[in-house]
Amino acid sequence: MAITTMVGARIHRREDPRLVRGHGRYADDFVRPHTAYMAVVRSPHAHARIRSIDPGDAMKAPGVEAVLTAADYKKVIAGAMPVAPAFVAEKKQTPERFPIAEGESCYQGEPVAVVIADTKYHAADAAELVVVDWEPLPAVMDLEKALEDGSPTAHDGAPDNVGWDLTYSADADAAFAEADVVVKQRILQQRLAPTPMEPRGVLAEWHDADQTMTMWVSSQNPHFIRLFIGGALGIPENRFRVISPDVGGGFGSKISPYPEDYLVPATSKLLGRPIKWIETRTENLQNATHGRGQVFDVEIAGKRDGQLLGLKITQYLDIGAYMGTFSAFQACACLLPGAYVWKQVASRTVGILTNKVPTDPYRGAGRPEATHLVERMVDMFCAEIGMDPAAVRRKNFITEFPHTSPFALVYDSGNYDGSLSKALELVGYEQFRRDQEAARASGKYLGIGISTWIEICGFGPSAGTAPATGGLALTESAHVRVFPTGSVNVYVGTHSHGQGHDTTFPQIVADALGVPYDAVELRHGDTAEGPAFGYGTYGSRSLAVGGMAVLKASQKIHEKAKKIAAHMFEAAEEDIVNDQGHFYVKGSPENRKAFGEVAFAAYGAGLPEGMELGLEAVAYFDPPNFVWPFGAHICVVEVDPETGGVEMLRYVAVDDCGNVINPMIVEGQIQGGIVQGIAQALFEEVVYAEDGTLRTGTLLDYSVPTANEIPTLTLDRTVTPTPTNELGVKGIGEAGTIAASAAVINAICDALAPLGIQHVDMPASPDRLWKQIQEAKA
Ligand code: MCN
Repeated sequence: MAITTMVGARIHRREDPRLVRGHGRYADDFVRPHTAYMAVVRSPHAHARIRSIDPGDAMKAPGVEAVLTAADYKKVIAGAMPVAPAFVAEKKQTPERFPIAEGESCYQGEPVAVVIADTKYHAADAAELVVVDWEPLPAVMDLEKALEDGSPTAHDGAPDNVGWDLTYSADADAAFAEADVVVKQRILQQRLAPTPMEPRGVLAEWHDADQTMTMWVSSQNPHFIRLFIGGALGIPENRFRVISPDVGGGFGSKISPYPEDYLVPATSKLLGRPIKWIETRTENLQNATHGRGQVFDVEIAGKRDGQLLGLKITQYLDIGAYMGTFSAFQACACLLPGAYVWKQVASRTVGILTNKVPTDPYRGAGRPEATHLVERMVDMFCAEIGMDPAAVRRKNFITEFPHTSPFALVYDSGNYDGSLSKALELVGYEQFRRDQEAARASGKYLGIGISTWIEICGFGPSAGTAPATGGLALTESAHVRVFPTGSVNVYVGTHSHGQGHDTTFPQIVADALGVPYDAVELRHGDTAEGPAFGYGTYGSRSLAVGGMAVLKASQKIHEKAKKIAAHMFEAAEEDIVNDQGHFYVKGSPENRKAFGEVAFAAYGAGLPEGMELGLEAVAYFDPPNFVWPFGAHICVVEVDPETGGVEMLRYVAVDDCGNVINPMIVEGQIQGGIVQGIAQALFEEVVYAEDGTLRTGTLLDYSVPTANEIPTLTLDRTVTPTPTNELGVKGIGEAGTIAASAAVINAICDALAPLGIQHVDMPASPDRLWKQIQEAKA
């Protein structure tokens, strides 16, 4: 094995200079000759019958080439948009979705027609001239009302609004029977808009002569797009090239295929010219899938000495108008036990159809929700029995690994007490408690909140994922290609859109091949290059699964290169040393051959007898298990009882993702994740009016926090490698988001405890807190 130098190095992201100087190339930067532009005519109603669609004056407007509706697209798009069965195949009666509505529209913003024109401005203007004869229908907007007998249904004629109703485990009675204390709480998870910096966008070019499609799309997984859209349009993979160039963030919202991903290439096929559509910010807030949107009824049971016994959870999940491709992955049962030992955990999930845009995975997808409710309930239990939240956590932590959870999942490795201890020390917990007492005496509302989060990620073993995805066994692939003079390209099936893979994956290759880091380039996002299939980036899987494929392909090459070097030196293979781009025989470092010389030999004469020419390798990796990172986040706040304002005084996070390839990138991921968790805790919420009109359709109404609202974060880590993969790495891309909301809300509840306030829902905005404080005082 080469001498390790790059793995673990804190080096700057090599992609940043290009991106921050404006040299990124996003979907909208690609230009094809004779392109026409698409604008989408969308439903203004939450729920309505479409009596007729009349192009009206749109066809007479300047530059307009076509007005198209479902009838046109039915000629080129076959079948419905895909839905992964996930865990809810038992009851799936959600109506199938065609990319453009016909007869009935089921959420505000649903596409009902498109206008194609010579410029995007002409297309947008003409879209306003299309006349749709609507018959508004009752809208289903509230989860509880949706389940009432006689409720209107989100789809005309549907039997009810239940998309799924699944009980994972019904029984927690024995645990509850033993309990001294039971605490019940309803916990809300508001709808969130993922809000990537770059909205969605598609450019597609159909070549009729050779029957090929090229599509540029802002997506987290171009191979999925090729699979789904190619299938629907009847274009085989070898004639369908999908390019996800630079992508300005996705946070889960660019995993599933969208209506426009079908409509743009289908229009190109229909009209025989390239078509482009770029989403506006308002379209993004209205039509990109939302996250969360859930209500939980939870009960926790335990002993007065702090022992936790049981949890009962019912999750009501707002599916929106249609099942998103991966919406059922938000059913969060697998993480409900959190970091603790329980006697029993009972869990039921109900997916409910409403007349809102569908929900789908958003950073963490199911895991922030589970963490928030477990961590909240543990704190409520502590308040009830009058014990310290840190002490109760310590008393109940899982300490032996591998650990099999009540849902038969195997936690790989952990040291939960280790990360909590470090975080408590960093925040000065004991001292804080003393300060808090003094502050309370002087009428100040200081609070501290702990979140000891865990996560299941690294999706994922084919055995575990294939049944849930309908056959897409989430393995990963890599193709490493060494050119004759020794430079290296790595092609992967994952997609980096902010996670720094261009830096971290070459760090792995540099070590594995013993070549300089600068000799290695990462390529991703183009289905015409690299392995036949890749599964993309989400579920913090890229390193633990994709990085392993990269390592394995590199190892194949290294093995071969070493054999060639041994042959060139006429030495035994085991005596060959490989370091920083050179091979030499043990003990004779002065007589060395550059990696490039060996690579050159691989493509020419003089190879060992019987050895195949070339120096490239493909590898696939199917992990034996998921990986389970963990950590402890602690937040300190002061709440102003006069205004309900929350000032975040400190935020400490000690996380553990096993071995680390690049600490700087890991910290960046955690930092971004925490900010999204804080955003949910304090600021963001998608709000619909009762009639189904979106009220948060601009960034003035949907309040994404800026650096001004976020305190300095104190980050540290512990290192507990996973036995699941050779690198010993676990995922970190979602950790901050999973952990943060519970830490913040626990801190606020702790601050307001003297007023008798036990629980606060999100976002804990000043108006919500002020009202709660007023009620408590009254
Ligand atoms: N890493 C490391 N050592 C570890 C773990 C990770 O050096 N032990 C590095 C990896 O090599 C990679 C990065 O950290 O460069 C994140 O790796 P990983 O945890 O494998 O997560 P993914 O790359 O699969 O990213 C997915 C994750 C998800 S699910 C969402 S959502 C998300 C996120 O990443 N969306 C993001 N981070 C985002 N960051 C940005 N800027 N934009 C998004 O849309």
